[in-house]
Amino acid sequence: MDRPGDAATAVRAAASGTMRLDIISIFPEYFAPLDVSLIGKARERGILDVRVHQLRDWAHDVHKTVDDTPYGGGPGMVMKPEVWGEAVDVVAGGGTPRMIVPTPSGRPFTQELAQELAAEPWLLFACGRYEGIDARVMREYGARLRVDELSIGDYVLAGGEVAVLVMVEAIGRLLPGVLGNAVSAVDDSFAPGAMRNLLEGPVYTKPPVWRGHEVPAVLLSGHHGKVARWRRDEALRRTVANRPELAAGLDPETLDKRDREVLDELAFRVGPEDMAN
Ligand code: 6GU
Repeated sequence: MDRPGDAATAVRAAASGTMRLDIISIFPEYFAPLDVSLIGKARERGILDVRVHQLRDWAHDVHKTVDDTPYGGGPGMVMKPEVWGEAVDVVAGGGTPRMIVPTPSGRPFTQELAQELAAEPWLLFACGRYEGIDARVMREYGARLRVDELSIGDYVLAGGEVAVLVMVEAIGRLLPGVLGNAVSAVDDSFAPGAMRNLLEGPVYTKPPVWRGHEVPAVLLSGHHGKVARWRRDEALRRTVANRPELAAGLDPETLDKRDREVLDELAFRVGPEDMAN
């Protein structure tokens, strides 16, 4: 297997447009998982060029200080702008990466945004810890780069590192040549298209009976039409059960007669803000 620095890898990178990912963090060790599995393979193949940087390399005092107390008071610490400024200046160089700042105060990171970011040649992730990064850093780079503050969900993590792992995996698996099966990403629950707003239903493999639990007979029937219909029924049921707000957003135009029967059986009405759901 080629190594990321090999000439063959560099040639392929130039031809196919490798995505460069820079990550700045005070905990570079958090990113060890990027060496393995899907993303590790993508790096070996030259599809992804990941570079992790230690923020403290740009702190100049003897203690390598990266944070200070917040103006206006309050709990916790705020990351200092000078350290971040030097770090981003060096890592971005004269270039124009799209800068992503993970924060629970950001706009939601969605599958749609993952697809948009998968089309970028260069992403720079700036991981905050403590109460966050001095807001002037985002102002400064917002004037020269595209800067997005993004949240991965409505809960609070101790820092942006795990959120960046989530985003890199969601983006990386969309890059051409990363997934073994070319159709895998197409029928994702949140991918645009016919299955939009529908969660995927349950899946089964051999044996046909396990601890007395049988695989649904329709899946063993070999009847592709019936299998597809059953899968859609299950997708509708699971979406109503687990994500009623997604189910409510289904476009009535995309529902056939059988879809409406399934939803009627669940006494579920499609459409905006029906409090009966
Ligand atoms: Cl992006 N960062 C942190 N620290 N917490 C989060 C988050 C990000 N998204 C949800 N919670």
